[in-house]
Amino acid sequence: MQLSLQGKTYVVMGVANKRSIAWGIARALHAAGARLIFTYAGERFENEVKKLVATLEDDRALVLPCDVTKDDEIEACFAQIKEQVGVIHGLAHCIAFANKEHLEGEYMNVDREGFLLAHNISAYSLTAVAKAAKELMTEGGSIVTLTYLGGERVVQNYNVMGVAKASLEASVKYLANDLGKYGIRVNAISAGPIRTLSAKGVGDFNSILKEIEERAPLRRTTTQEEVGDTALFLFSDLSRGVTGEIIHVDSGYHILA
Ligand code: NDP
Ligand code: KAL
Repeated sequence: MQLSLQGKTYVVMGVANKRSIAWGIARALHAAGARLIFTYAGERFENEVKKLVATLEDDRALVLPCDVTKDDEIEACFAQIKEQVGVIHGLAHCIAFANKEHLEGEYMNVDREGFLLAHNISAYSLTAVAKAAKELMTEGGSIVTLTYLGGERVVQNYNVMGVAKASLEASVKYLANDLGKYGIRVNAISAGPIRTLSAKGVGDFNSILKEIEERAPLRRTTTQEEVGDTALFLFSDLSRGVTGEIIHVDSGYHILA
């Protein structure tokens, strides 16, 4: 059965290029007939995002700037969305950032500024955009964010991002409790490693992927499509009883000792 999200509108934050997990989610939503609004952080990827969105051939799609470190940009972005579409039914938060020098060696080497930057962009931003999105989710809604196993366990090199993901996962639960009374659900997908721009140049990604292929119960690495389809489930009514949940889409790797 193909899920239909015909007549529904979703905000997708965090497409940088065609490898982005956000783009996998967008494709799944688009295939289900949803209307999409894309947000990007800097001018750096504006053209890339616009080029990709054009390939959807959907003239209802919108592309708006939204650097999540700036309250005025978040406010302006959701004001634009309100003006142009009114009601939204969901939001995909696919955003994370930490300084490269804090993603290697010992976690302890992080400084105050780097710690706060990673938490600001990768964790607080979910709460900031959830607050703005709530105002437009007048028919109820579903918010989905992305996390990684390194938020639950120590994974080499993930360091300050792991601490930020722990905060993000706790935010999912507190937000789910706050927003449940408005019919808004909040969940996270804990994805297995996928080669994206963020993953580029950090750690020894090839050996991480090889370990998944050799040891994960499903003996294969996670794809954007698998994450996209689980997001589709979380955005649809099929998951109407699910909130405050962290769903692992990682070939089962997280169950291993
Ligand atoms: P991408 O590099 O494709 O996406 C990261 C996105 O974060 C970019 O689109 C970037 O926007 C955005 N971003 C960074 N800073 C800001 C900001 N200040 N305001 C708004 N957006 C910002 O990588 P992924 O698709 O891999 O990452 C998406 C999410 O998935 C992240 O939360 C990541 O932690 C998570 N994840 C990734 C895994 C993987 O293996 N790839 C595994 C598990 C979780 P811009 O390019 O415009 O700066
Ligand atoms: C253990 C893993 C290996 C990699 C270690 C750390 C990965 C952290 C993810 C974090 C989002 C990466 C960055 O912030 C990179 C940033 O410093 C430099 N890159 C950029 O600025 C690019 C151009 C932009 C688009 O990136 C961002 N983020 O804006 C973790 C692996 C196995 C799984 C991953 C990659 C998890 C994850 O959270 O992404």
